[in-house]
Amino acid sequence: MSGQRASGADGTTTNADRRAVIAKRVDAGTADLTEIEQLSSAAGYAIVGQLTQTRKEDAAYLFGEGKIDELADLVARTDATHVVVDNDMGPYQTFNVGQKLPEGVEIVDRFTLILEIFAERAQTRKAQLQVELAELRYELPRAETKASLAKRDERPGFMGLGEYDESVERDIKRRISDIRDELSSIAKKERARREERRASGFDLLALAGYTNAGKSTLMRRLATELDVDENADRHPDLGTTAESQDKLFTTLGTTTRRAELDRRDVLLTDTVGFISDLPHWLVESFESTLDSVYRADLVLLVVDASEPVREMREKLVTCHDTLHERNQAPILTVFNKVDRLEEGELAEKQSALSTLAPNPIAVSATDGTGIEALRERVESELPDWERERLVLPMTDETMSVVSWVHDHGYVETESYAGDQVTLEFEAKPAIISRARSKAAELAPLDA
Ligand SMILES: Nc1nc2c(ncn2[C@@H]2O[C@H](COP(=O)(O)OP(=O)(O)OP(=O)(O)O)[C@@H](O)[C@H]2O)c(=O)[nH]1
Ligand SMILES: [Mg+2]
Repeated sequence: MSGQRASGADGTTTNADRRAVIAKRVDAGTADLTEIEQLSSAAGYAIVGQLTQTRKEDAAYLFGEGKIDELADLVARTDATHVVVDNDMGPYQTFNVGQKLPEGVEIVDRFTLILEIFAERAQTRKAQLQVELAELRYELPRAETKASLAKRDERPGFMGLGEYDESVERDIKRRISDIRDELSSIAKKERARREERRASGFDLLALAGYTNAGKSTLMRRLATELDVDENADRHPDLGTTAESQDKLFTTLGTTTRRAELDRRDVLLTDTVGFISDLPHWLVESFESTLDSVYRADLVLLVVDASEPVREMREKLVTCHDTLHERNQAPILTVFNKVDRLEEGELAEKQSALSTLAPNPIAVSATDGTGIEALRERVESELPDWERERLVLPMTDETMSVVSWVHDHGYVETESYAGDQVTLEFEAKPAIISRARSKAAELAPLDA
């Protein structure tokens, strides 16, 4: 099932033959097609037509039935192969609208589109499992609908399909439970690795934010080394020479790199962006990826500050909603892309958004503005370290303890007097207790 819908994956679909009409219904106001167009292009569709309607939801067709006739006309005129609907469409509505469209035209909703993008970009086992899980969870209620539609359908060709679909349903459920098991064992390993990293003195910092906010660009700006995970997802967008793309969902899995701050050693993790109107099951399917955010010591919530306040607000709300459930880390809001702002615009936006984004830090990931200030803010926002003073006897092992303390904490003074070394340093409490026991194990040379 995984990859079935991926564009080009099986060689049968290419950009040229994925021609989409975009449709959207809103209860009130005017439908905004910007994001669904971006998603469609990211998924490899050529957009050949648009249709919007302001009207309350129709139970059978989502849009008014007359509008669906108009849609069918438009599809025929533009020779479209797909209809992309930016609404949550129930299985019955999809079925009904499908009956009205020219033969062979597929209906793609917002979630399917996002899943197509993910399926195409998933490169690791984990990402592929997550995509497959999301696809199956999407499929399940639809298989149930098909089963019941088939049962009540009188046409001879459909006879027996009900039974078939019930077995499809069972298979889906079994596969979902297998994937869950495998993902939870991956999550367990990742949790252990995070704890190891903490134990060796790293603070874990995560980038979060709406898709296209500039997280990966900021990652490249802050990171000092290549990936720390040998088995990390391959991310073309994170290569040191790679360009970020002005495209939704460039990043899918997670990548972790080291970032050098003044005092602290930090591991910075970049991950998938958030987007509005995702059903909870889709977010849940990516749980173990989002864990790198939820379990960080500090989350940098990146916001594209070049957008109008209304959009910034909506996207901030989406981010906070996504984080709200399980995030345990403190959040520092980063207003990115300030190079695009006019004089005075930043201050206006900050005050307009002060409730959602208190005391944000302003940066430009592309030209480097504010990056030093960001590093300082990160250090001050990270959980406090404790101070310690250790007097070490001079032995064969002493210098290795001294360098261990340098590696795991911040050494303020290191002084040598007689056959003793005195270290004054700051570190996490767990590091301090390990340093103490290492010091206790040092036997003086003349003992
Ligand atoms: N002008 C300007 N553009 C930026 C800045 N930071 C990022 N961009 C652009 O914004 C676009 C998205 O950047 P990414 O770093 O890929 O964004 P992301 O948040 O990682 O996006 P996803 O991985 O798709 O969720 C790219 O075209 C970047 O070049 C900035 O500070 N200023
Ligand atoms: Mg990215």
